[in-house]
Amino acid sequence: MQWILPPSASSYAGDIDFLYYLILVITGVAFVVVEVGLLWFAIRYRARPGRRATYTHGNMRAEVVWTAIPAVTVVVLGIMSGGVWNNIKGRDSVPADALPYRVTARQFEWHVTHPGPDGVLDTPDDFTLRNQLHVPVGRPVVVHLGSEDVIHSFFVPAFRIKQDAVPGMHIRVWFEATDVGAYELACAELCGLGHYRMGAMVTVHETREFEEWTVGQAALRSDAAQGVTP
Ligand SMILES: [Cu+2]
Repeated sequence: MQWILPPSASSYAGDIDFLYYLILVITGVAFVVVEVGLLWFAIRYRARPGRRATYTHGNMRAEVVWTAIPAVTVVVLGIMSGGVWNNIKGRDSVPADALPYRVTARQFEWHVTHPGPDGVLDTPDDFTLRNQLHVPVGRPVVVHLGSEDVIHSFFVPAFRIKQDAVPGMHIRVWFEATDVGAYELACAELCGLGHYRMGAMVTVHETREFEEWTVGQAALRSDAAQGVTP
């Protein structure tokens, strides 16, 4: 249903979307039932000349039913959401083989340190790009998220991931892209006057293409560092 949600392109996007539509349908049905009931009662029992009001102390059975059904529904939804949440944001949810990145937010841009050809952060082949995150398809990625100034929020709608970047905190956020393409990375926390332009691009590459791109970028940067002009 593209007209409600953006295209989905991560391994857990389907779980999020399923919950979203499930809750949408349940609350949609409840909305219709309640509103139709409201209208029906308002019309059926409207004031009419000569008809006396009747007094009631309620109906125990009806009250138990309309309390129990929502309570059970909410608990079931809570348990289902808990499982998905745990998989995405749980303490030990980051896959062990995830490719590491460091993303530092600041007013008003994203600094993205890529691990370079060796796939390890904090080694000489790392390189940092502004407002660009390049990842391989079909491989888990972990972003070490931080902020230099105020609270920002790392939001990639197509991956169904949103995580605050908080100054002084090191937060890990992971995803696995399932489709090659270019996706929006936005800041989802009002972080100042330039908040609106804190947009970046996530590029998901085919594995081979990603490796070639990474080697090329790393070489470009080490040449630049040594003063060699290509
Ligand atoms: Cu921001």
